[in-house]
Amino acid sequence: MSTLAQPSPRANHKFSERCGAHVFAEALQRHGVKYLFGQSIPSALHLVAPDYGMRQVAYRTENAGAVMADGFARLSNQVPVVTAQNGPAATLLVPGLAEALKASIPIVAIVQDVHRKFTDRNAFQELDHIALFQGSSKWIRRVSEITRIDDYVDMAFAAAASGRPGPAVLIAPIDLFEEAVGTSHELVDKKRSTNLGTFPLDRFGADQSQVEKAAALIAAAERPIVIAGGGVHGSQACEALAALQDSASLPVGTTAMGKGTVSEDHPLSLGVVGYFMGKRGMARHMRPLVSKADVVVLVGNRTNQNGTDSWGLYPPGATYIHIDIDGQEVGRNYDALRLVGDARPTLEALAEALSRQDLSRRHGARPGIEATIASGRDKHRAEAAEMTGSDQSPIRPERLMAEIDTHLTDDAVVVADASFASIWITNFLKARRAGQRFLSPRGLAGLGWGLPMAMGAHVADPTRPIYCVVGDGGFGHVWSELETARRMDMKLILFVLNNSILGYQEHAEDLFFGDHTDACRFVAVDHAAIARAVGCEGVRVENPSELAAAIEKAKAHPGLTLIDVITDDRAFPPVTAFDEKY
Ligand SMILES: Cc1ncc(C[n+]2csc(CCOP(=O)(O)OP(=O)(O)O)c2C)c(N)n1
Ligand SMILES: [Mg+2]
Repeated sequence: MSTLAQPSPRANHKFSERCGAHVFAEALQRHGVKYLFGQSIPSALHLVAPDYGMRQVAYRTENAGAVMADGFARLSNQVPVVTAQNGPAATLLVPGLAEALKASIPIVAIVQDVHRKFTDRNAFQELDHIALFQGSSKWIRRVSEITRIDDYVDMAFAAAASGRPGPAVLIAPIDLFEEAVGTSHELVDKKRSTNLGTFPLDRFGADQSQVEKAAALIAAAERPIVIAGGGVHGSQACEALAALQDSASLPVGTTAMGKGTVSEDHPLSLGVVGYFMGKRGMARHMRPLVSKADVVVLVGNRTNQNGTDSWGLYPPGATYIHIDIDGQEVGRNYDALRLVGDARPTLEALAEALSRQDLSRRHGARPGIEATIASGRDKHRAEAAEMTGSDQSPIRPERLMAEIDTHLTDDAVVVADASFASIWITNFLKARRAGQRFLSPRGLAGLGWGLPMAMGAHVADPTRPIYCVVGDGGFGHVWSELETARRMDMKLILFVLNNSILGYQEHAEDLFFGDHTDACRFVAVDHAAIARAVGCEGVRVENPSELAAAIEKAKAHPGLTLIDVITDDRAFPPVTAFDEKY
């Protein structure tokens, strides 16, 4: 069992008198914070935190720490806290915060600054943090008065969790954490009691008259389609979407981040639509259901390049209805009826408004749509069978996915790194229920996010099985976090797709430029040995017949098992652009 549950109180630290660190810790406790992702700094805060029921999750690198916080938020809908020292440590938070900004994930980052009396004197590791975080966070402030700590912590949580969620950075000088509270009048008078630690913080649906217009458009449409993005997960609106899908007989496709917002077993679910609809892709044969739609309902979907297959998939002539918490996303790429509001109440209001419409068209069309979807699924299965059932060695990634899929229960969480890993899981694993999570860093698609995101998800819910799939290139960014996982007894099953190449890069360079650069090919690496070197389990699998036993053993192991799967470097997933490679 994980050691996460037991904060270890510190007996010997010098902060027995109330000081800034206590005020910080109290405020975080009020927001329900149970874990601080941090490597000691600010030390005073981490030393007093156990007294406030907070456990330190000590990352090895700040890059990974920020991503752990992100994974924690995605699975728990709680606002995580990551901390870092000033200067170089702070710079390493930027990648993780940037992903969270693009993926609309709230994080509060507490960044230590130099002593107030050294400000702007070129103090050791002094850096302009406000400038540093400008492009990777939605809110940045510095607190330098002990009487204002509560105010600023609350502002940071409100900024992160309200509206479109995202990262907020609170900068605080080192000496503020150690400053004695004293009997300052303002501090004694503080009466803050609100918990701002979950998101969405404020629920409000779209304007009712817009909802009524949307309902009328959907009821009258010939071929409507819903395309759900990650915002539906963020809003915890999966049940509302699933109810709408059924009650209004609406076909639903998702983006990669929206995978699992509806069950992919439901007869009206298309699966993931976008640039993954290439050969053997799960939703390849569903394309006409999207491209020939006359009314497109977008929910929590930022209409980005990959999700729209470079804006070539969604029909140009359709009428669009766009539900989003961020009014600036609505109409960004598709002129749309604006339903600006939180997805859950808006979808509930839409279902309610539709129940007052004549839905005979929708229900009449349902058997035909279901038949189209069923036949699309059959064709996909038949096309993929050659690979999902392949016995070849080196192993086809599709075969590995088929093995993992047989183990997935509906409480399982799947995490993938960027690159091919996220495309394999999207196309070859099935969401078994509305609300099942498939986490991947599709905000920016940075390499190295997979393992720390899985670790953060484990912290959020240590009881759930977590399967993490990463490429060998991406995993090379974060080997060191295996030690963190070992130290904290995190139970994870980590598959490394060991093809000894930067696969996506090599395949894309070959396609677009006829050759690839020297960066693409690695020497052979024994990842199982790396895992064993830090006390985790590590097994190497070269033959597909060994996969089932390796997974069973990993499921029974209480800690992290790394399964180093030697995969075929010629394998590439169903990206539409790659169809030219056949
Ligand atoms: C931080 C970062 N650096 C570079 C890239 C560009 N990039 C995208 S995919 C890829 C190759 C990834 O290789 P690997 O992790 O081994 O996965 P594979 O495609 O081989 O399965 C690269 C270099 C990126 N997305 N993020
Ligand atoms: Mg690789």
